[in-house]
Amino acid sequence: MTFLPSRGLAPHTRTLTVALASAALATLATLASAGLAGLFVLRHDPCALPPGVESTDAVAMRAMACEDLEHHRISLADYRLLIGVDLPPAPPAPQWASTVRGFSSEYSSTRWAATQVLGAPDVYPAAGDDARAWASRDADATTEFIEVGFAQPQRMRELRIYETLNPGAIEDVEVITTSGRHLHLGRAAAGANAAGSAITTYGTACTNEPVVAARITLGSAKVAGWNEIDAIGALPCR
Ligand SMILES: [Ca+2]
Repeated sequence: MTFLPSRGLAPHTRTLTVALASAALATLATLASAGLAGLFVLRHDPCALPPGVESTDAVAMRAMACEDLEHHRISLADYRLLIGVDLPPAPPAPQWASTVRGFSSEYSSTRWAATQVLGAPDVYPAAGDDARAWASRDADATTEFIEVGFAQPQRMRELRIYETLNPGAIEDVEVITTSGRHLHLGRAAAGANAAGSAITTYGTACTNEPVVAARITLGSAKVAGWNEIDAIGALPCR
């Protein structure tokens, strides 16, 4: 037997060793990755019940939402909203009318004046004959109108009219855009409260241009008595 001086591993052996080492490292990396991924899934499993949840309704709701999420029927953001992890974004606040551009009549220049429609509601949600709302000079003239301006013209999707005495006489609502176009808005909803005042909304889609003003026409004779308006708000597009 002849002993050869050690010169290290033969080239093919070195190649094999390097390959094995690489494979081992890759396996370790895979395991580590799987482990971390497993931990990630455990910690962020969207279907996991939070500690302390006992309500069967909440569990059922969560299970349904989870199934929808897994089948890509809803987004993760929707899922988080459904299970109450996130709160829905706050709706934009209305921009209240800030100037009076014109009116048919007013009960007086101070009490029930046209300027009483400006700013946020200060009669609503109450109802009644209140000098802090606009009232026309006569209770039941054929037609009355008020036109108000908005200090910061924005594209808007809804006009909210706060009627605080004898609601229901509004005949026409139009908004005026920065280019001078007049857009007639359809009535979207009317929500009277127990006190008898109402928020009536007009418009359902965003206007193409910013809105500078709104004009409301009342068929005053349609609803007996003074038809008082407390406030007018424009809801900006999101
Ligand atoms: Ca009337």
